[in-house]
Amino acid sequence: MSVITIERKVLEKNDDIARRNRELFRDRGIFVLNLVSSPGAGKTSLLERTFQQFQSSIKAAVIEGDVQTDLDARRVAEYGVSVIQIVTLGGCHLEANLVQDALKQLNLDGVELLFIENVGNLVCPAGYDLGESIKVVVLSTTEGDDKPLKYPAMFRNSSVLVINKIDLIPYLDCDLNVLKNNALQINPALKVFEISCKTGAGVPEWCNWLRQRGASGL
Ligand SMILES: Nc1nc2c(ncn2[C@@H]2O[C@H](COP(=O)(O)OP(=O)(O)OP(=O)(O)O)[C@@H](O)[C@H]2O)c(=O)[nH]1
Ligand SMILES: [Mg+2]
Repeated sequence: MSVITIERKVLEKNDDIARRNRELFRDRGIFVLNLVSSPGAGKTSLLERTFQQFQSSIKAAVIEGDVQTDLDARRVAEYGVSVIQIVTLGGCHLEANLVQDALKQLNLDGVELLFIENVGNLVCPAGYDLGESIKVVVLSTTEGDDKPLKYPAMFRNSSVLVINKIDLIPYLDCDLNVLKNNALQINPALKVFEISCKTGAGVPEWCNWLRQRGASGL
């Protein structure tokens, strides 16, 4: 009983800070994407491809979340974007207060898009609002077409599904139509992109959509 009460209080505190983060983003007109996925689905690769395509034509910043290391922050810093790394030291998801602290160290002047790369985990990040505009769930074809049914909260709480590693489909038993149908069964409103960060397929469509969202700030 007391465990449930403590958990509720933790979530209430998180939601309160997330609300303040969201107000800050809204006041500054920044569109914020919380990238969530299993470990290795391709979140950082997607950021790399996105910044390659933008070629500094849109001002972006990144908050990286990892259990250990600043490897991902180093990867995206290569593209000249402002980036800050949060190391959770074992924590399996980002929380709103960690993002709030990171924001104090990030120069947001002129930033149109802020990407928050969450810790690789298809369960825990679904329950923690960070104040983002939307969650983007990245699912790689190597994970199998049944994952939306097995991890529904992540797909229910996301607005966009990026199916990554489509270049590997010929070598896998993953059926793209089954995957999409499973995801849309959980959340019919999902916007779906089919991408290969290896070949670059689907990246222009994703970036065009991002440009429009970044410009509108919504
Ligand atoms: N074949 C193929 N490999 C990919 C693709 N996208 C990413 N990879 C590879 O998948 C591995 C993991 O990619 P990352 O971008 O590090 O994945 P991540 O989701 O950021 O991983 P974590 O931050 O550790 O959760 C790397 O070896 C990438 O080169 C793709 O579209 N096709
Ligand atoms: Mg990564």
